[in-house]
Amino acid sequence: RSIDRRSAEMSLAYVLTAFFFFGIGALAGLLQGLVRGGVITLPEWINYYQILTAHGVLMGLVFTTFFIVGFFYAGMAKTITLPKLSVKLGWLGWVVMFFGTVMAVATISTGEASVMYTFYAPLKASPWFYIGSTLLVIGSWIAGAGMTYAYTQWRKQNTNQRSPLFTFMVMATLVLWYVATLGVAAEMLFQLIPWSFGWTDTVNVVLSRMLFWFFGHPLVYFWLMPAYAAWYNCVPKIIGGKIFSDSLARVVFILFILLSIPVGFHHQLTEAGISEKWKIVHVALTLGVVLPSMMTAFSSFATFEAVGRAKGARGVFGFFKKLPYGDVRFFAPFMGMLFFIPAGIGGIINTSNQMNVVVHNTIWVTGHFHITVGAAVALTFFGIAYWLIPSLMGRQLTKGAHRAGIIQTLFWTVGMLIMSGAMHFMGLLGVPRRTDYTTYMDDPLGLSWMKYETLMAIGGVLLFISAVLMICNAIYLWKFAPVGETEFPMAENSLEVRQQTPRILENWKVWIAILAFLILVSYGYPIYDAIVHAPPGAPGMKTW
Ligand code: HAS
Repeated sequence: RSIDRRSAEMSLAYVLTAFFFFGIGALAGLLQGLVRGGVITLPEWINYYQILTAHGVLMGLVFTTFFIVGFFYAGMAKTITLPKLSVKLGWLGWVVMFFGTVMAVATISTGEASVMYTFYAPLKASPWFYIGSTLLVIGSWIAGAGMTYAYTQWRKQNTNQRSPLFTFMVMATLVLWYVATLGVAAEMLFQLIPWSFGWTDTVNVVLSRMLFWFFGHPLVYFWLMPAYAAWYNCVPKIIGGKIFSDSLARVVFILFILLSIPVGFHHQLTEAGISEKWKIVHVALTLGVVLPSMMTAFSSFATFEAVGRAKGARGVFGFFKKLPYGDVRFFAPFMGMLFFIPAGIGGIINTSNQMNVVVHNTIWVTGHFHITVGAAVALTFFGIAYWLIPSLMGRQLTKGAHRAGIIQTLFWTVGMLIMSGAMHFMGLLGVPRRTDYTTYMDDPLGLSWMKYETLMAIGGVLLFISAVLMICNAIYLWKFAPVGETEFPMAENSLEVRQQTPRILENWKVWIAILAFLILVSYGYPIYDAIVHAPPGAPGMKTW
C-alpha cells in the first residue's frame, strides 16, 4: 500500500461509499432524462421531483462529499502522515455522514422530501430529511476536524516550515467549507427544522434562500478545489512534470477562500427582496472569483508546455502531441479540463446581470452545472479513482484497466457533450429547468423543443452506461486487480522551494479576517434587511 494501512482503509471506505451512492444517483439521473425526453413514463408511485431530488442530493452533495473527504485524507496521509486521533475522527465522520445520508435517502424514497437539492422553501420536506442532510454536514465537520488536527500537529513539529502544497490545499478547502456551511446550518437549525416539525407556522423565504446561497456558491468551489488539488499536484507527476509555481498555486486557493462566499446573490439576480445595489456588489466579486481559475488555466498550460518541450516538442502547440493520452490517470482529468473552458465562459455569461435574465431558470443553467461539476470535477474524480483505489489496496492499475478507463471516460465525454450541449441550446430557446415531461398542452413551441429533449435523453443513456462502467472498474481495482503497486502521484516541491513561498500565505488568521470583512460588507445589511423588513412568512407547501 502507498500509505499506512489504517489511513488507507479509512480513506477507501469514503471513496467506495461515494461510488455506491453515485450508482443510485446515476440511476435516478437516467430515469429523469428518459422521463423528460418523453421516452418513458414513471409508475404512479414515483414522482418526477422525487427522482430529481434523489439525483441532485446523491450526486451533488453525497458522492462529492464522500469522495472529497476520502481523497483528502489519503493525500494528507501521503504528505504529512495521520496521527491515530485523525484516523479515529475520520471513521466517526464517516459513520455520521453515512447515517445522515441514509436518513435523507429514506425520506426521499418515501416521497416526503421532493424539495430538490436546494431545499427551496416554501416547499416543505419531512424534518428527518433536513436532519439527515444536517448530519451529512456535521459528519464532514468531524472528518475535517481529524484533518485539521493532523495539520496542527504537523505544524507544531515543523515550526516555520511551509506545509506541503497538497496539505495546504486541504486546509484552504476546509476553511472555506467550515465558513460556508454555517449558512446552511443556520437555515436548517433556525428555519427549516423548526418549521417542518410545526414548531413555527411560517418561514421567511427571502432569508432562507439567502442563507442557502451563502452556502450554495462556495459549495461549487468545495467541489472544484479538490479537482484543482489534483491538477496542481497529481497531474504534473503523472505526465512527468513539476509543480509550475508553489506560490501561484497557494494564491489561487487563498483567492477561493476570500471570494467564494460573498458572491451568492449571482444565483438570485432575478429575485425580489434584494436590492440591485447588493446584487452588483456580488456580481463584481464573482468576476473576481474567475481569476483563480484563469490562473489555473495558465499554470496548467505552462506545465503541459514544459513537459512537452522537455520531450522535444516543436512549434507553438507541438507540446500537446507529447501528452500521455493513453494513460487514464491523465486522460480523464484532461477531458475535464477541456470541458471547463466552455463551462467557465458559461459562468461568466450567467453572472453578467443582463444575460442572466436570458438564461436564469432555463435549462441552460442545468447544462452549465453538468459541464462544471458533472464533467470538469467528476472526470477528475474518476481519473483520481483509477490510481487511488489500487494504490490504497496494494493492487496494480493494469493495462486492461487503463483501456477500460479510457472507454468509460469517452462514454462520459460524448454523453455529456450531447446532453449538456442540448441543455445549453434549449436554454437559449427558453426551455425551463426543473420541469417534468410536458408539451405545454401541445403548444407548437413546446412541441418544437421535444427533439432536443430526446437528444438530451440519449446523452443521459451514454452517461449511465459510463457510470456502470466506472463502478465495474472501481470494483475490479478494489477486489480483483493483481496484487502489486500503483504509484500515488504527488508532485511535491522540495522544502527549499516551499520555503521561498511568502510566509503570509499560510497565515490563516489574516485570510479569515479578510473573509469575515468581505462577508460583513456583502451580506451584513441584506441579511439584517431580510430579517427586519421580512414580508409575511410563507406557510409552506408539503411535498407529499
Ligand atoms: Fe456556476 C449556477 C457563475 C463556476 C456549478 N453553477 C451554477 C449552478 C451550479 C454551478 C451547480 O453567476 C446551479 C445552481 C442551481 O441549482 O441553481 N459559475 C459561475 C462562474 C463560475 C462558475 C462565474 N459553477 C462553477 C463551478 C461549478 C459551478 C466550478 C461546479 C463545480 N454559476 C454561475 C452563476 C450561476 C451559476 C451566475 C447562476 C445562474 C442562474 O441564473 O441560476 C466561474 O468560477 C468559472 C471560472 C472558470 C474559468 C475556466 C478556466 C478554465 C480552466 C481549464 C483549463 C484547460 C486546460 C486544458 C489547461 C474561467 C481552468 C487545455 C487544453 C486544450 C487542448 C485547449
